Amino acid sequence: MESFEPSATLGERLSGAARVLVLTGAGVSAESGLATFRGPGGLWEGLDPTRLATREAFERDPVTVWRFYAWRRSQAAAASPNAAHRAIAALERSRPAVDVVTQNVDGLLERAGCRRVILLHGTLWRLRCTAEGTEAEDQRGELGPLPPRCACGAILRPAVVWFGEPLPAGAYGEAEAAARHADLVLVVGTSGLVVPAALLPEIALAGGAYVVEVNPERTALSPRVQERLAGPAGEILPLLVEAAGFPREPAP
Ligand code: BV8
Repeated sequence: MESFEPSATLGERLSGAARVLVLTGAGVSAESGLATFRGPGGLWEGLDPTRLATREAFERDPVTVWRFYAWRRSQAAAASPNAAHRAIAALERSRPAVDVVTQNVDGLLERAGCRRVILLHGTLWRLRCTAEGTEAEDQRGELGPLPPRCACGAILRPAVVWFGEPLPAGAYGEAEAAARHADLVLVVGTSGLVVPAALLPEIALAGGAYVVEVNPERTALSPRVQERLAGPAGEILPLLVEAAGFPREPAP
């Protein structure tokens, strides 16, 4: 079933489900003005991800990779959470057993008020020492000369997961368990092309979950879901959360 409006029963499903999984991708931040990866104007348009988002690229040319991530940090810092992020935070606060999982690294779900976000691909806002492996939060607006360096003198890298790198075991394990046990899954703003994140909806389907895709475009997942809400998440998610009887915005 495909429509802009949630089906008549979806609100009840959302309020009554024992466990809800919300899986987000770059599309949930599109209405905050952040570029997605694929599609018109996407980050990878004209750029080769293997030249910017791999460990090999970083080791070969840390300054160029850092220019890309310093720009991503500045974009994310200048952006504000949109109505989709806030609706997800409102949902998480309004009822128990909501797992929020994201492929994004921008921090906007946390800034919208989500209390617990499972970060599959890390975050722009932590840096990791390439010698010691230690990580620390770093919210600085300006990083100074690139590449930034650890007190030990080694180069710091963004604590994000690059192509060819394994996802954080804890995060993926939690996300996989959430998918296995979910009764209702909202898949919001992802093309579903990057694995293993893209496997999560299939795991949920195998567990009998009711899976809803929120995306203006059809994706590889579209034929597999029970319901497709075809439109921008910033318009659809507040309607959906309201249909479940919850406030559209997280309590201040
Ligand atoms: C791993 C973090 C193993 C940094 C990212 C060949 C075939 C299949 C798989 C592979 C292959 N070769 C290699 C692989 C594996 C590879 C992979 O999946 N490649 C893909 C490209 C084929 N995966 C990996 O390498 C992963 N690691 O497998 O490790 C391993 C195990 C043990 C030991 C060693 C190794 C690591 C993957 C993580 C890579 N890091 N980013 C950064 O952000 O810079 S990936 C990047 O893509 C982002 O994280 C992003 O979130 C993610 C997925 O993209 P989407 O979020 O879906 O974004 P996209 O633009 O594609 O789509 C946006 C959607 O939003 C669109 O559908 C659009 O219609 C929609 N939209 C737009 N506006 C709105 C909207 N929706 C709603 N509302 C709107 N307003």
